[in-house]
Amino acid sequence: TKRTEISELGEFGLIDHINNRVQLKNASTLKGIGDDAAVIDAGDHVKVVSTDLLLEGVHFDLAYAPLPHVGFKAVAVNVSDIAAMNAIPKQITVSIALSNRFSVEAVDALYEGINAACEHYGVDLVGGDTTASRSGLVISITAIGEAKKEQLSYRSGAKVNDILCVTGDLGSALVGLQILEREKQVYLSNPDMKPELDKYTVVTSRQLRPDARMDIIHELRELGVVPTSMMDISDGLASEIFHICKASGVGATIYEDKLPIDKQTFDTAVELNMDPITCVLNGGEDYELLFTIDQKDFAKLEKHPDIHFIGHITKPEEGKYLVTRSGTAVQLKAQGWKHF
Ligand code: TPP
Repeated sequence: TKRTEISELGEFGLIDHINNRVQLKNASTLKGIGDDAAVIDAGDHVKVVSTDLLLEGVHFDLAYAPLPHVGFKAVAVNVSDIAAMNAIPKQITVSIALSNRFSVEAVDALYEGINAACEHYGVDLVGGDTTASRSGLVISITAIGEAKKEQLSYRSGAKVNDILCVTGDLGSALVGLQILEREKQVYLSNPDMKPELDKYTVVTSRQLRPDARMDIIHELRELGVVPTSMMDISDGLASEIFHICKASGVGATIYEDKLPIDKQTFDTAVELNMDPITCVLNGGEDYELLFTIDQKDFAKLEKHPDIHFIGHITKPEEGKYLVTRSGTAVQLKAQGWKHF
């Protein structure tokens, strides 16, 4: 019998493979697998539901990630998926698997972060499950949000001439991870030496304790702007642009000189011999929002200090391009985070 390696499909091929075998049966299921969250009819509004798994060793390393930060991040990445639908998060469930390395005090430290995030985002923890683990800490969170149906932003709504926008700045979480990994090596080989992390607080905190951009979602509502398409940036900007282009059946052009990067992130990337633009394009775990707006909405967002206009949507046959500082258009490559 044939054996196909999962790496032959990759993460997104695997999701498509699973989705091809799923049959939706209920009229209330408005959108199943394939966006940042599923959409469920709830009468006068819709519910959006998203789930994320975080594993010790894959998503966090307890050698340098404090448990309260791990708890906060686990909630934030789920809230980010709800934000990416242009919805407001309301409830979460939290399931954990613990090996006997963990004490009640460790669980308290984890939930200190989870509860802080619930306060910060205004969500209620309403359930979950606990089980034993043979392989460290596993956290699975499901988030439920609400929106009016006409407020939702799917990945599939981008139209030719729409403006591509990103929030905040990009690449910091990857650079932070590299610093934490470097200091871990130093620290583990010489435990007396305190890691010299003070000058890297921007990048390390962006890796350890990211904040989902609910502030932007609330501001877009106040300004009366509904993005034509949206997703959050978890795997890297370039990879997410490919998702929007595929779902919307469009192309895109972005401009290197418009890509937002923080000063400390830029300097630290250079110190680590990493190309800052590659960090911005392929870094991952930024948990900023990537969205498109109709040109008529540009004036409403033009002066926003934390929304950056990085390019525009083109016809599908025009492909995906990055215009470099020197003015040459190079094909954009999706080289984001690869689980498989
Ligand atoms: N190793 C450790 C110890 N910590 C990390 N944060 C990483 C590696 C980097 N990393 C882990 S998962 C990931 C990255 C960049 C991508 C995002 O994770 P995923 O589970 O795909 O998030 P989702 O798209 O489901 O929100």
